[in-house]
Amino acid sequence: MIRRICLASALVLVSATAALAQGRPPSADANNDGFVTKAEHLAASAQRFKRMDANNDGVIDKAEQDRVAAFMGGRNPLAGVDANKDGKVTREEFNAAAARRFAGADANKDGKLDVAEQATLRPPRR
Ligand SMILES: [Ca+2]
Ligand SMILES: [Ca+2]
Ligand SMILES: [Ca+2]
Repeated sequence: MIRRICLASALVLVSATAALAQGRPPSADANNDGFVTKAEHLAASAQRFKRMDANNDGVIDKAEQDRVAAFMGGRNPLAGVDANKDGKVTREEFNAAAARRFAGADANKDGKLDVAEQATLRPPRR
């Protein structure tokens, strides 16, 4: 039992360290007013796309997705973004997914995300 608890806290430590090593993603709240507007959200998503598109051809291909997945600990966060399932994530698909995520997170539909709504944007942890 004690062993199990130790293992659990070790795991927490490892994932905390991994998060630190990756560097916290810069907040999408560009003007620091505590709210993320749709424009801010899409701008931040565009930045993310740029970082993932290593060869800058406007498409996140399989190799680039594998890199992202390795970075994320084996989980490909783009699997659901590839709308037509051709193995490549285009800018359009990425933006559409970002817009969907924004709409899904904006619980009170005021067109901006407060802190609580921003928290729901983060991918679910397993
Ligand atoms: Ca803002
Ligand atoms: Ca690419
Ligand atoms: Ca809102």
